[in-house]
Amino acid sequence: MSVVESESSPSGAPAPRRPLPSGPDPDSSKLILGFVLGLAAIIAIGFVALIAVVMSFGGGSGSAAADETASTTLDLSAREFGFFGDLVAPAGDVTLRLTNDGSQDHNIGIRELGVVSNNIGPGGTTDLSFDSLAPGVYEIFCDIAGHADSGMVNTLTITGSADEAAAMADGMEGMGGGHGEMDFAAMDQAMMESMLAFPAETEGMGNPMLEPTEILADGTKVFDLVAAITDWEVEPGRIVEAWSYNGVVPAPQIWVDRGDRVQVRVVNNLPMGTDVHWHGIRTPNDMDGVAPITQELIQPNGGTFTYEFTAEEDAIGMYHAHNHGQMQVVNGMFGVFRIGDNPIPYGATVSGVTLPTEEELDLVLDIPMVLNDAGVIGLSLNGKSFPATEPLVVDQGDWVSLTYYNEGLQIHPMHLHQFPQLVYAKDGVPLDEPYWVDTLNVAPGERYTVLFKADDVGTWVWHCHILTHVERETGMFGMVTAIVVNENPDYDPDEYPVTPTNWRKTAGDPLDDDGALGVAEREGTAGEDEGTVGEDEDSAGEDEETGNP
Ligand SMILES: [Cu+2]
Repeated sequence: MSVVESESSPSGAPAPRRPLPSGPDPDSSKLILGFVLGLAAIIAIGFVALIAVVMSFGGGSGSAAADETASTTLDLSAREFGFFGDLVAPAGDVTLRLTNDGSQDHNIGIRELGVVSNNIGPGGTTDLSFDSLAPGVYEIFCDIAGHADSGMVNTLTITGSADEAAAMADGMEGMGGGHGEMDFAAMDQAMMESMLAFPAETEGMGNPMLEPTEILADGTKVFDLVAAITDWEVEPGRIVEAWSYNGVVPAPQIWVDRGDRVQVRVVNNLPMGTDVHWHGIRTPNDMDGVAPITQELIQPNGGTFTYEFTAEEDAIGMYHAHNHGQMQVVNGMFGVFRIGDNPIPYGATVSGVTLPTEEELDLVLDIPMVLNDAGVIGLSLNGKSFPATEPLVVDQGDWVSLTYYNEGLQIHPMHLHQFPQLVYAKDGVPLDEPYWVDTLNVAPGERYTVLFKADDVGTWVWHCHILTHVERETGMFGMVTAIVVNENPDYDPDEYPVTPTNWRKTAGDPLDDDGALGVAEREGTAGEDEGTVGEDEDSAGEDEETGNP
């Protein structure tokens, strides 16, 4: 077996299968602006109606005095990931009435005032009221980790008076007109443009391989990690203050051999204490990285700590902060830690597919896909949000092993188009019964290792299947990438075809010589009784599979 110990991405310049724009398209910003203005016009019309209601019913005194304190309730809807509804009100008492039309908990707050409502579940409603809200522009947001970064921010405008608000609404109305259908067209165009922007260049790449700084006389491999707040470009132009190790997100990968003595020297340049937990790695208790139980916090602004342990067992693990992990981890302090080799089930037959032997299987890539969904990084693959995610570029027929690492706060069903993924290790533990999937749920803290063969040429999308983790009104974003399979003149389609036997077929039944499904043969087998099936079997392996319903 040969393994390329890759960086996060297999190659430099990807070779997309379709024309891509060479740079940012100035029209896309106009388009989005137009879309936003269109939306604003809709909101404004709604607001005019609201004002009319307030004036006809709300003004019980019948007075039209402009300086009378207005009282306005704005109906807002929250869903993944955005706020929608009325966002203009006159100065005075304002209530934000939030309905959760999404599938997760949300809340609403005003950033400038430091006030946040309680969390409400799907279908719930909450009021957040303000007395005498002064004129100005405020930012509303959901303060559940990751939600604002995923798009749950908007602008609340408080005007000087009801008249001014009405005038503003009038002005906005003047800009609108016939926008209803255009919004859908604009949304389509925004989606197309967002997708064609892939793959986009950004500064920095996560998961670089970390080489030992030094190797001591006794063979101990010494690694250095510096924790600090550093700029990180998550998607083009969106630069966040990441909490990072060595300035990259995900942190550098550490790969050692079984039996290696390992030292990791940590310098903490963060403004708060930290510690490093070796997730899925067997260590002595005092190296587990959980302050104050197994060590003291590594003090901020220059504190240091050296972790030292022997890499006793093969592992597909991670390392991450433990102190305030809900903030430090999701803001970027996570990385891959590997010990030993992949437990690939060479030669095994799984659902009708027999894998090559170790001598035959040439693994061209063994790479991580680190999932995150919160903090300043937000919904991302390997520290980047689409279109800045890195495509995986391979040749037709290449075998790839990939491990999903979930360092976020939510579950993510990861779906690879076209190529069945053989799940062969869970949390680094080899599975006695590997299985094929096209979508694999990965919960926080979990690692799943899959093997697949890229045997069809083209650009194939690869994404989380919680659709709000990948698409929003302005287009595609977040947890999406693609595999680009280039033509390979040496490709032999008959060598190890990967087509897991569907449960509807008789298990183990191969394709006909001409590639057509052997329908008649299967029906015949299925129609006969058990005794006959037994006669057909010529191997113990097939017997077992036939035994399964
Ligand atoms: Cu997801």
